[in-house]
Amino acid sequence: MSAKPPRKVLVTGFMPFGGESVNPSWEIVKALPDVMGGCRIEKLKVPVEFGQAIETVTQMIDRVKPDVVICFGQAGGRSRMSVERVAVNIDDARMPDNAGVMRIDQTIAAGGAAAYFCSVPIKAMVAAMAKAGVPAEVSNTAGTYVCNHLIYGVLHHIALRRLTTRAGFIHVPYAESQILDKRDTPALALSTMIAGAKAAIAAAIRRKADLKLVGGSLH
Ligand code: PCA
Repeated sequence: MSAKPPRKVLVTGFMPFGGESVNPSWEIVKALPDVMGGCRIEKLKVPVEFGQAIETVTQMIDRVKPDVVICFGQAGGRSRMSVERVAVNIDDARMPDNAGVMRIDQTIAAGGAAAYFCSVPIKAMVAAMAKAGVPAEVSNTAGTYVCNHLIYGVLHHIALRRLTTRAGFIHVPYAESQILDKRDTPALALSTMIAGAKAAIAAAIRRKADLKLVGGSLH
């Protein structure tokens, strides 16, 4: 009897943007092991560009056929690793992307669903990070810039092609090296965020169904 091929997880991080010289999301992804829980970890660096971001990741999904996709992005100003619940069908940028493109109130996919829920166990991922000693939370908005754009595009691709791939998104705070010139701005050590990412990915690999845990927000 031949052994089942190892499952594959695609993990992505973004290039720097907004005047930063690093993007902690890619620094985290780069530092992950190549095998976790018997799964092969495929890593991909994604441009901070509308359109191109989705193209880059969906092409890789079609090539690698991962069981799970976890995208990471920087959310400067947040204090915790935030596991996103939902992606909405709108681009509404506050600044141009890295190609100089500015989008205001544009739908991502004409005729696409207004929103998609992420299909990874978000509460279990938050709980796994907390257990590893990493500050984490559920987030109910991934914003309306390139990160929301990417996870919407990935979930839309999966829905259109009826893939069994499960996908999620984790926003991360600034790394400590990024706040040396910013006062009163939260940050986490890169090593802490790498530990959090490992715990969250392991939880996403381990379980399909989510845990029923408190984790909502009042506003
Ligand atoms: N964060 C941005 C885009 C790239 C990134 O790392 C965002 O939250 O949309």
